[in-house]
Amino acid sequence: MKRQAMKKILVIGANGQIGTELTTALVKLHGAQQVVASDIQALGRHQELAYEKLDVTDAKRLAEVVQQHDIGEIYHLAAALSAKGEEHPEWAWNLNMTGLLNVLEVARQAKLSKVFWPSSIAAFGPSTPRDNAPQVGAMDPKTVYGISKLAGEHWCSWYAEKYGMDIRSLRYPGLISYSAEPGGGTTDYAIQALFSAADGSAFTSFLGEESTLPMMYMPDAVRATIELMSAPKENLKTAGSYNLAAWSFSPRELVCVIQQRVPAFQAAYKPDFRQAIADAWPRSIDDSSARAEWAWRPAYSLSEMVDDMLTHLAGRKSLSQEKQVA
Ligand code: VAH
Repeated sequence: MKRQAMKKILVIGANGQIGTELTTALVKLHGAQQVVASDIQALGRHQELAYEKLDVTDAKRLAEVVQQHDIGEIYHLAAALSAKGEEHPEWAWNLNMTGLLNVLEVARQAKLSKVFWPSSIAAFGPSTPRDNAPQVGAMDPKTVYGISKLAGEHWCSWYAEKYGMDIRSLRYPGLISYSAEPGGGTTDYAIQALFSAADGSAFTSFLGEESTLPMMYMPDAVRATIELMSAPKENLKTAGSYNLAAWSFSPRELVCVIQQRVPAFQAAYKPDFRQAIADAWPRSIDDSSARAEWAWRPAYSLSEMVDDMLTHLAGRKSLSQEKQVA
């Protein structure tokens, strides 16, 4: 009897900071034939994969891609981040909300088995306890990005409850990676610091030295995503998006850890508009629900992240000189 071909995975935003590494991990797990990459650029980063140029705000095109590739799961990562969202609010709201609603509606109509969508600690706000921000509590985001993430969490819950869809989500902390340009976030200073330490260029933090924020190394965030998506549905008692944490640090603390490896590395601090964004976010996150329900555990320590980043960045050009994807 002919085995029914397995439905495929569509990654939306596969060229982005998370999408680049998540797509690679999904290929390792499922094989290149099972993964379709898509993004707004003409060309994809993953040469071995089928690629679709896709603007996720175009519902018709999204439905066509899902149908043509026989998609069974979507990882929807395309979004405007916090800093860029404050500079272009209407664009950010449209991309983040129309994009998500298109994904949810196409997934409903095509009866997809699962959808992954990232929320963020940006969904928290000044009323959220600054330390150990709870899984359920006050959420009064003060950025367009954070408002879109909180609204998105509620839309995901609405679709899940009304249509019985399996929609899974994580509130990512600031993510640190070397594979792709960060996308205009408030936590990007940490990536810039590591690139500067590796190439010897001057570094100025756009956040003040004591601005402690929850952060995570990308390999841990990618593994958390895959572990959440493969967890038995019956284990997932928490509705909505899971808090996820590894460690928190301030720019000064990160600079100290870097200087233990690169003594010549120096930092200046020149807070800009992103300081107010950071000040409205919690300093640390309570991720006990993720740990209890699907055995989440971070693997990298802060020191191990710095060592691994500097190893991978040795000999790389600085962020500003890096070739953008076509
Ligand atoms: C940002 N990197 O800075 C993202 C993230 C928690 C921060 O959502 O906007």
